[in-house]
Amino acid sequence: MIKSPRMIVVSNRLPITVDTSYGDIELKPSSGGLVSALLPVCKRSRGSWIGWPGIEFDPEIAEALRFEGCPDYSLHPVFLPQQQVSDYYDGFSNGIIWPLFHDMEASAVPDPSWWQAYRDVNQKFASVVLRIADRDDVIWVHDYHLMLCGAALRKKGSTSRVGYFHHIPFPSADIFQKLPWCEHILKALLQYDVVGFQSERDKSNFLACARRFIPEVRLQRAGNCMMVISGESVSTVGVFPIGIDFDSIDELSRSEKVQLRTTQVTGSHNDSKMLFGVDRLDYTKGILERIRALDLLLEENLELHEKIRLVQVVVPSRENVERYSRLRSEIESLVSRVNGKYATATWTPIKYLYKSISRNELMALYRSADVMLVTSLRDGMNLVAKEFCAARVDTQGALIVSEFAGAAAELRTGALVINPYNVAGISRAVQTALSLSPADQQRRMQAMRRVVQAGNVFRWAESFEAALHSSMQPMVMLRSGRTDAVMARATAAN
Ligand code: GDG
Repeated sequence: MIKSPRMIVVSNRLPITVDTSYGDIELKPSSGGLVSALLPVCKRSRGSWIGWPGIEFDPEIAEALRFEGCPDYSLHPVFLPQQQVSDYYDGFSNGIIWPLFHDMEASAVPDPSWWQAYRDVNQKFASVVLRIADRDDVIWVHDYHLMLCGAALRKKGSTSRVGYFHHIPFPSADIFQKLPWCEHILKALLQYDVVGFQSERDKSNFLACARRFIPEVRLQRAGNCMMVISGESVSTVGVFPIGIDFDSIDELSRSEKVQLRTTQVTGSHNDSKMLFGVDRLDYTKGILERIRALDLLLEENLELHEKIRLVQVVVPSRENVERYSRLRSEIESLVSRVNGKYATATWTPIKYLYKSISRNELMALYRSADVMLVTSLRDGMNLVAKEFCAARVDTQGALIVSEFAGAAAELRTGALVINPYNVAGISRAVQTALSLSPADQQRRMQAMRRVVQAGNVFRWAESFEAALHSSMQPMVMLRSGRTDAVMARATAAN
């Protein structure tokens, strides 16, 4: 039997959270789709996970991490000093790349020292990979914090298969060009054997950038993917929409605890319909637009007063960044204005929670919602939309999803797709959603559940891994100078 190669996952954060708030070191598994998808893959191959533990170097924590995953997998922390975190993470990754790649203005002029820190941290990650990886290992790097990691590995002589998955949108060439280091980043991305995107739009933006900024680049179709050949490198570029762990959400949603809590939540409705939103605090999620739409809906439809309410959960995120604290104030003053304008002694239109809620509570809210609102101005995928469908084991409830979220491409058979910049359009979609008959809701929800179940997170990981495996041959041939053979293969695949 052929032994499957060891998987090395590389992501900005390790799949655990270090908690020292009670004096002792407590290592808690991180939640979230990425961890639940990749941990089984990593464990199955007795692999390793490399990432920043979220703290500065501490020998005791380093020691605790050394044994954490044994014997299934190992954790390898990349400790970063505070200044580097501030420049690489807050500055370059979240202050420049995050807004630009979501088609928004960066909050600051790119600072060359942030770029330098970004390069240095990518090198640091690559050094840890090199220290632990064998030639036959498969290396899978994640997200926009680590776009240069593959190139750093190649520069240090690595010939392992290295893939990269981009979780957030990839911008159009005109926006990408605003980055002073756009060409450098693009060439670095093309050092990966496989580059994966969430949607066709992201892939085609990336290919358009490659054509514009690297004139000598050649593109060859290879099945559903595209081979991008530039100089000595060949990269397979494809779309791999991320999924969720459908079965575990379905199961949790049916659990007694969640059922009980759902009954409590729906019982507190007083016959009003519940609209629901849950987002990390972020200006890309369209939270203000959603509340403005509710304002308009209530202004124009007096008969809906006391008949609908919005439960909006905002999960604290990047609170030390000025743009985020400003957004929080804007949301809170808008919520209070809308509530002040319409509330009565027996009804408040918006129930606003600024906190993280438990997984069970989240499931109960998904199950209680009549209308789920996903109004992102731009979003790589948006897992909330998919989780809502998986949680709706009763096949009821309506989903409103932004056309600028990757999820819209997959869920448009059942969802009401809106333009989040069109507040009147969101308001109309809510009316349509509220008017759907139980049979319509069921038809739409069943269609979406089928899609979400079929494209679950394990399929996602498998399909990316498969692309990485089949990409090996060309890289090996290329590195031995047989570029013609690669071209012949690509042509044959057409
Ligand atoms: C990036 C891309 C892409 C949220 N609040 C609570 C909570 N959550 C969980 C949700 C969901 C996750 O957080 C949010 O995922 P999203 O996909 O919506 O958003 P990002 O964090 O921006 O993720 C995005 C994703 O990467 C994956 O590729 O889809 O486009 O931006 O899982 O359930 N979980 C709990 N309590 C909360 O209060 N327990």
